[in-house]
Amino acid sequence: MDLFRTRPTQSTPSDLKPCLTALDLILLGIGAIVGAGIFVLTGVAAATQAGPAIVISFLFSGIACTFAALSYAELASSIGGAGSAYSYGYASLGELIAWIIGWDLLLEYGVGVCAVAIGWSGYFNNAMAAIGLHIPDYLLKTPGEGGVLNLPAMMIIWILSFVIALGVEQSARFNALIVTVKLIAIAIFVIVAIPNVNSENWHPFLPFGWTGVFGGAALVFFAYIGFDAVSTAAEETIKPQRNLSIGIIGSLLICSFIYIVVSGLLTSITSYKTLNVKSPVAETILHLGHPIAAGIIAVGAIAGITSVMLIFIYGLTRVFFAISRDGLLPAYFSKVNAKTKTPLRIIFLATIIMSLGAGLFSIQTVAELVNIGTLAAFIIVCLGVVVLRHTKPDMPRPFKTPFSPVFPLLGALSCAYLMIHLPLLTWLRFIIWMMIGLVIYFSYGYRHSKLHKQ
Ligand code: ALA
Repeated sequence: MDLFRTRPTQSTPSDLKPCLTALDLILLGIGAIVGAGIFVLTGVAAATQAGPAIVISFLFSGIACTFAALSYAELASSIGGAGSAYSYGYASLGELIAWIIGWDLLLEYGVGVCAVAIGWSGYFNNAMAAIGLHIPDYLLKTPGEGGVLNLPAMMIIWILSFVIALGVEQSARFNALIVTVKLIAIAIFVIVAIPNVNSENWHPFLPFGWTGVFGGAALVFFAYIGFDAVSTAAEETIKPQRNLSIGIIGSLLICSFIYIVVSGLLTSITSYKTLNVKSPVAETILHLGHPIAAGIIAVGAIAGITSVMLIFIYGLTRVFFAISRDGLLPAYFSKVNAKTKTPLRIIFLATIIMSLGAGLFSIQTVAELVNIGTLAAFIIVCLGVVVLRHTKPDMPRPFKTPFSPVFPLLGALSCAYLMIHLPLLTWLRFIIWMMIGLVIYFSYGYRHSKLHKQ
């Protein structure tokens, strides 16, 4: 059995037109990154895990992501392809590992949509309440929280999947507009928050100790996910070798800065204990007596979270495509509808599963599952850089991760460290998902792989 057969590193020729600049990619990155993580999870993580030291959690997660982003940039600029980490894995670490990453990415994007939809629902409910429309509690809360299901979270997934199914792609210009709205919302938060800073709120700074800080880091890692989505635009980028790395690293650095400022301010204008609510950023500003600012922030959050969701649903279909194009998943699902030119079967199946997840689970539960999957993919990407430098030293590398192998190894280690801090139950769910993946690979993918047939 040859489980480590690799594909040539040359990416398949593409009909896509290169039109994206470095700035477009930075905006695309911010569009995919800033969402439920900062607008919702920061509150949960500060209240239940890290306290005001959530700032350090963001810093640590940001550093781990920067190392991983450098590795992503190297592989994206030298291998490319729309399948992102899955394609890099295929070229560097062999088919089995590629399958594991691909299966893992389906988890990242699929469950990521659930998490982001739950965050969207909190802000949507707030906006409805502000105009006097009250959604009954049992239609907002999951069974675990004493309700029936989170209906708005399920609805938004169906609506956006419908949009994607119609073939409406997000254009770079539309994305730039949404990013502007999000950034304005954040700027307003900062302006209103600064005069209300009260240093008392930072005492105690470490209410849950360092374990809490790293537990918090493992949770808010979610806020950084999305920079990897920039790499899927490899085939549509002008001078991809230069611009991809600028896009990936630039968007990550800007978001890290924003997160540290916002989380620092949020925990210094109110006690961290009050932050375990569904729309913490807007609610805190509302309690400070600024209803208009709170309203604008809620609109910005809703717009921002929506764009993240669109990119994730889109990413899911792309990765699925890349995998089934290689024969590792049945072509039945990825059949493109003649009219809409989109893979309706996969979108329909994914929508049913994702909407159930969003309706029945809490944001923390699903976000932790996304994080463990993504961290695993990042580790493999970092190791992929080290392996490829060894096995294909002469491959053209327009962007090289500095200080390799130290930086990629630091990336793998810091991601592994974050994984350790995720709850046991999350590990169990992740292991079950991966086991199902292995069963599918050995009973189907291995034999149907196009590479195998060649
Ligand atoms: N980083 C994305 C968000 O925070 C997933 O919504």
